[in-house]
Amino acid sequence: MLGKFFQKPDKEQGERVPPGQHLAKGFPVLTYGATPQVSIEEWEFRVWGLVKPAVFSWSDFMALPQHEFTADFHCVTRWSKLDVKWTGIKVTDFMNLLEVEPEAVHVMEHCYGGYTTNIAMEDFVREENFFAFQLFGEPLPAEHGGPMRLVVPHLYAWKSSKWINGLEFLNQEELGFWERNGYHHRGEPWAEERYSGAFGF
Ligand SMILES: Nc1nc2c(c(=O)[nH]1)N[C@H]1C(S)=C(S)[C@@H](COP(=O)(O)O)O[C@H]1N2
Ligand SMILES: [Mo]
Repeated sequence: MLGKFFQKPDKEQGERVPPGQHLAKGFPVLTYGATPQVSIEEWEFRVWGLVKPAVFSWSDFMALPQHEFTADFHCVTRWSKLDVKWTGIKVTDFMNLLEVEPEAVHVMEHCYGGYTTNIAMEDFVREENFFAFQLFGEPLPAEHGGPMRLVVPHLYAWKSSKWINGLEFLNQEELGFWERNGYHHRGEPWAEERYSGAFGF
């Protein structure tokens, strides 16, 4: 399936492309449903469940340390993009603001527009995960999740919620939108954890 939409990786890049994936040209947009339009003035981020409930504004996020990140991006529909450059805030820095209860072992990501995806706490609190508000030095475009999205580089990109606006802390796994519709619960690209198997994939 090489050609118009895919390019062949060189040798060094090839070792960074997980099995069954091709390099995309450009940066495709993959959204289920409409693109929410949210201004930074109205933007709000909530935490609830097994955590002291709190609401954060855009300026609360901007007060946290900002970093540049370079990360590879793998969509389960078989395209990957290497070396995406983002600016953002580490999940671990944000988590330091929260009082999470020790029983919280799982997290539901919530978004403007209603998308959800679930992630185990240990996958969520990794040092390399971040909330992104710039892409290649420009404000994150709405179609790529602006004003703010999550990026979880070590899992398929459906775990990287666009327009993220909340975290629900859980004492057991619950399933998000794609996971309820047959996607794998964890989604690790190097193990090709694409689908849960229950739907004959
Ligand atoms: N809120 C929301 N987040 C989302 C999605 C979505 O439909 N809604 N799609 C996911 C999927 S399947 C992928 S591959 C990536 C795509 O990100 P991109 O459109 O910036 O390439 O976003 C993920 N995050
Ligand atoms: Mo995807």
